[in-house]
Amino acid sequence: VSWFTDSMREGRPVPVETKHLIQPLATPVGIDPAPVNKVSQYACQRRTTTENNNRIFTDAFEVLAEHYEFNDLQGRCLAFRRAASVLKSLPWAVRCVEATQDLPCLGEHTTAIMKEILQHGRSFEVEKILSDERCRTLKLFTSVFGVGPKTAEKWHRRGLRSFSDVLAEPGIQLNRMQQSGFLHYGDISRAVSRAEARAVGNIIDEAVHVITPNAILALTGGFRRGKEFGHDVDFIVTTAELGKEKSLLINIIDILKKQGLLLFSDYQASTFDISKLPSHRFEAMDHFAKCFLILRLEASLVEGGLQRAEGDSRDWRAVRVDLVSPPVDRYAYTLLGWTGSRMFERDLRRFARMERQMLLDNHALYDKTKKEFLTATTEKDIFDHLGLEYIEPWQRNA
Ligand code: DCT
Ligand code: MG
Repeated sequence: VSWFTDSMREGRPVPVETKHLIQPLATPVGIDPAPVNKVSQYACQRRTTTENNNRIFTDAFEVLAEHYEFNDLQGRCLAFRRAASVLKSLPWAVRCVEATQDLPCLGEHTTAIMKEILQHGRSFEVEKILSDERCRTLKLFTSVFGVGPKTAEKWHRRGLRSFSDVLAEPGIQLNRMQQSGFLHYGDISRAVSRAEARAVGNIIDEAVHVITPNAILALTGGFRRGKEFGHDVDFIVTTAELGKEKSLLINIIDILKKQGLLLFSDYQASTFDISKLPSHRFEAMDHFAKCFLILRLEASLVEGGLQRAEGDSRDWRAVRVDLVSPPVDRYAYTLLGWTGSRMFERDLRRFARMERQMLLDNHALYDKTKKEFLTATTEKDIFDHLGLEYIEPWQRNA
């Protein structure tokens, strides 16, 4: 089907020569590095493929970022996520901290961690966090679909340390999402493969085309960025005819239910109101209709078979699927927003605000100087409005 072949084309491995437009500084001794090659502090001005040459550092930074997030230290958390994002964009592996001195977003703390890793092959600070009982428990609890940091913290404070503790605690009322999260934990905590994502896409594609011949379906999220595995599969569904998208998700859910494929569904109706734009809330979820699903995926539909746990002989698995349904005139903004990565999105918005006096979100782009909304039918239009070089989806893995 066309929607996936398009995404596949975008997501295919990139020829080596175009993969990293920001080249390492091959500087002859005694000559200052050319400023044109300077790595930008904004992720939306860097090209970041799925090939990460600095995983030993970025994995460590992610542990620290999560630790600070659990402890409500958002500034420190962001500092480590920014540092990781810069290292991910490098087409070379860091072999000494001196090589990073011209890079943005690396501070004293991040450099100290890198030094530790370069010297000892590991970071003691990171290991301490990994063995920290509270951190481990919060990570375990938040790995359940429907359990956020606040709930995890609450359960930890009650003295609960394991899933069996939670499930045996009479005072705890799990909501519907959490119940499904526990029920399908084994499946949905296991990565979704590209072949499984494609099979899910075929199911959704069939359902939307039963509803309308004018349907538009696009793969977004990590798979559009060329990732081989994801925690879920994300799609945009809408119709070419403005307004017709209103009942689309409800109808899709209905079809999936009749097919016996729906294991869980949480539908959120649209609260989108164009007259209330621009929204100034940073990182706020968008207002379009969306649904968070768990689908039953049959092995026979997946090329090469399912991702299965050892000893699992079932011929199906559960997969997390997110659908968002914007009006078609908001399509480009939604596609850009839902393609991610989170750091890429965060910096697009920051760049718009700080460098262009514009407000960007998943709904629109507003020029504060001209006091007007800028229209876009493609992602390229939005990059053009922002005066940014176009970054392909597979280069947005910041
Ligand atoms: N997104 C966002 N803000 C949010 C949630 C999501 O901007 N609060 C965007 C960024 C990525 C996209 O939506 C899909 O979200 P995820 O599925 O969580 O991310 P992903 O990149 O697809 O990662 P994964 O491969 O693990 O699914
Ligand atoms: Mg995803």
